[in-house]
Amino acid sequence: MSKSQTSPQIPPKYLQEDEISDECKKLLLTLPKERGWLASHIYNYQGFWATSRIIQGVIACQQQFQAQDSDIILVTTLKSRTTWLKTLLFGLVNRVKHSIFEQNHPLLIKNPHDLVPYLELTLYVDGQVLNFSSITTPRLLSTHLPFASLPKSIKDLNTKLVYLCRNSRDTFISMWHFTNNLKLDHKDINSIGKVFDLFCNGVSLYGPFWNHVLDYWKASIEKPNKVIFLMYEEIKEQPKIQIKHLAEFLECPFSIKEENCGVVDEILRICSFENLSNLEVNTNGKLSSGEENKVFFRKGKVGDWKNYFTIEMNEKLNHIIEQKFEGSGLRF
Ligand code: PAP
Repeated sequence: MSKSQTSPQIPPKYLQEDEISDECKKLLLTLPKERGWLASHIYNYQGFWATSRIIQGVIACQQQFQAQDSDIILVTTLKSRTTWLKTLLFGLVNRVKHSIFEQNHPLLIKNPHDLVPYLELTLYVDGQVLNFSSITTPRLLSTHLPFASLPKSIKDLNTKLVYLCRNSRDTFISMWHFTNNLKLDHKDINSIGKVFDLFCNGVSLYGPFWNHVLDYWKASIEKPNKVIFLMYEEIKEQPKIQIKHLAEFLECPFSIKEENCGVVDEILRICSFENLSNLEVNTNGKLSSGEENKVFFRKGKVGDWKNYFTIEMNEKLNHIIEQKFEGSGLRF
């Protein structure tokens, strides 16, 4: 994100370290912490890493969020192309209410993160939980929470979970750019080497990355009607097949008539990086949390890691991936 020339920017709430409750402050004192990435520290809570403000949001969400059977929750590790799958899901699930050929389709005038809010970030950190009660069903929500830390009702009910992950190298590069851009004063920009070591040690927002992926992979095998596990690169290779598969999982398959009318193609076109990143709302708009929408649209390419990784970094990550995913049946 380029620093605004005109108005000073306020960091998103999940980075602000004030307004932490006394109870949460006490908890933070007991948690392992690390410097780097964002904020002054990130903390390890329930086995994953997050900022103090996110942890406060997670606790509220775990205590208060009541899932519904019809809810659809998109789960991602940070920077797995969440923005993109939010739009695909929105277009897919709401296609009866909003024809994808509608001139003023919500996807063309609103940012994907306003259409599909983050549970622990938008609803419980930004405090938009009150507006949320008016969302019609099926409710489309998203989260970065690891499987073990999901609110209990999500696990207990028939709520569907759509999990998306992406090549760890591209995820890491995207995360590195994103977190540096969030350092609004552009001081203390993280060097790639420093955060790469943290990432390899499992210290990244909502990480360890491998645990996050593996836990949802296992859940998708144990409960295939509840959890679908998607990889960005596979969808990119066969978008039509994969989106139809997703529609079947969500029990809203495309009819032959819809296919013949080009509904699938149009959803894919509207949700493409080229289309979304050029929309007025995404170039000049802001989220209700204050973040500029354009920070969610960087390159949108597969394999950008090759522009940054040294041979040593690649070998190190290969070795870790082999170790972590060995025997899982997951090809990464
Ligand atoms: P989040 O997890 O913080 O919500 P997320 O959407 O995963 O965000 O991260 C943004 C990434 O998705 C960026 O990837 P890049 O850094 O490798 O470029 C962004 O460019 C990409 N992205 C956003 N929208 C799309 C889209 N419609 N198609 C493909 N990629 C997209």
